[in-house]
Amino acid sequence: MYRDNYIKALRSELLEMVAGHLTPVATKYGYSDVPLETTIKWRPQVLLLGNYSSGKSTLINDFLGVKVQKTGQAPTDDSFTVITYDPSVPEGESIQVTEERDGKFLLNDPEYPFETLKKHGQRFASHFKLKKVNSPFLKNLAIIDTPGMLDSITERDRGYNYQEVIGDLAQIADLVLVLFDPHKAGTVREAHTSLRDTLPARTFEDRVLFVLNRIDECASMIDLLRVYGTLCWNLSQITGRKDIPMIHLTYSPQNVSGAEGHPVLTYLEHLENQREELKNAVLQAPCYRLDNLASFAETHGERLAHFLEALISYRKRARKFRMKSLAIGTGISLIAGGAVFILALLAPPLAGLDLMLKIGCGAGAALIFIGLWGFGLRRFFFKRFHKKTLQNIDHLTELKNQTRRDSWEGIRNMVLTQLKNSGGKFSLREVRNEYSLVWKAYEKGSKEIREALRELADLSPDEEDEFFKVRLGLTAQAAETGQRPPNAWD
Ligand SMILES: Nc1nc2c(ncn2[C@@H]2O[C@H](COP(=O)(O)OP(=O)(O)O)[C@@H](O)[C@H]2O)c(=O)[nH]1
Ligand SMILES: [Mg+2]
Repeated sequence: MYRDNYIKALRSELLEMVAGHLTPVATKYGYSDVPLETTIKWRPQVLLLGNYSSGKSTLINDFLGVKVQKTGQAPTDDSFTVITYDPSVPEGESIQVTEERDGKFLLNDPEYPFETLKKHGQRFASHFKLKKVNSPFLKNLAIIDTPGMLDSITERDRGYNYQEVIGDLAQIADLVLVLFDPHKAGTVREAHTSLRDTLPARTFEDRVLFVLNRIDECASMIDLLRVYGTLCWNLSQITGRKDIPMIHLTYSPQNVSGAEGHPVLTYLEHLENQREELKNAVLQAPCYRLDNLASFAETHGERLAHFLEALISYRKRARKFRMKSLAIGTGISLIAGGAVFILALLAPPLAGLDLMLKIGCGAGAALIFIGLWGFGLRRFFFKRFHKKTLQNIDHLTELKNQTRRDSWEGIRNMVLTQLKNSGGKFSLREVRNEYSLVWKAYEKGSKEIREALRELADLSPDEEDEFFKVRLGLTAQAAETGQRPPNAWD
């Protein structure tokens, strides 16, 4: 019973780490315009994708226990709808839509994580909306219904770039459900391109659930197997992998129709409708969120650390160059002073001068050279060093593997801009401090949170209560009276 709160507590800790340690560095150096936590601070989100009339809206209505979304055979709904919980309605009231807001509100209110979607323009904004519903299903997550993918519609018809919107939403979402129906088992081109291009390869394993929906409409078991086979083949084309991901086979019990002339139950009775299982998987979104957050902290922590490493490496090189330059400058000045002294010793008109004066001449010459070096030449040579370092910026880092190369690709320009703007003058101590802070956030994501997630996965049901009580720091008395930490999602 404390599981949700434990997950929320872990999440708050990680968010604090991102906000306190990563965001200041990210915004200071232009890594991000908005605080990094903007897109991750909101509640866990589940994105539904699929062909039109694959049953997305019906599935959502089934989950919520009330008809919130319009459904129908034709492409009924061309909007992206964020459906979230309304905590202000007392429990026990009938489930209903309690508030509706338009895209303009949703894109501008900093409470929501969609600010970055503003770039998709007015047409998108007019196809984006928010609904609040007091369904218990939404207590720990929000769900996003999308317009179906269509073959016949072009980007111009839609007025915004559908693929890009889907890509951005998939980045924000913690769990993506992709629905297919027997009529178009993965044969819609837009679905292919969207999925292949927008969901990064890694995501397929962790965060995407494939659903073959409306299976009650297959004419027979053989028909279903044929559809299943086609879908598997199409999926392997999309994912580029030979192994077949788990595909949930479901139908909406309210809609069971059966193809004409085929009594429904003849094959459905051999199949378990995996709708409940799917519902439970969707309810796990907060765990996916934690995993997603950990990856977020890891990726950005790693990149920012890489960025700061490059700055540190620059400063080390600059220091080495300065030492070398100082040594050369001093050497030349000494040689020059020595030469003047010898000249004074040997040159006939000066030979008669007092020895102290000769030494003075030598020392004066050395000082003049040092001055020249210090005020003119040293700067000239340092500028050359700076320019050359910027030209060979890749030398500032070691690119020993693909991850490092990818990360460098992401921050290379940022390093360049920072070095150009600062002219190489920045405090090494400050950068080192920032580096250690960033590293802490990285470790929190990669070690502590992952460790906690592993522990959670291995926990047996009878160990749960004790485990969470200890971890949440609840006293036995508080636990008995049912006190819990405040809800951290809202
Ligand atoms: N037979 C059957 N019909 C379904 C099922 N799910 C949805 N439908 C129907 O399919 C049509 C399209 O569903 P909808 O939820 O609007 O699809 P969306 O476009 O993906 O949101 C509607 O008429 C639904 O009643 C199902 O599992 N079985
Ligand atoms: Mg729909």
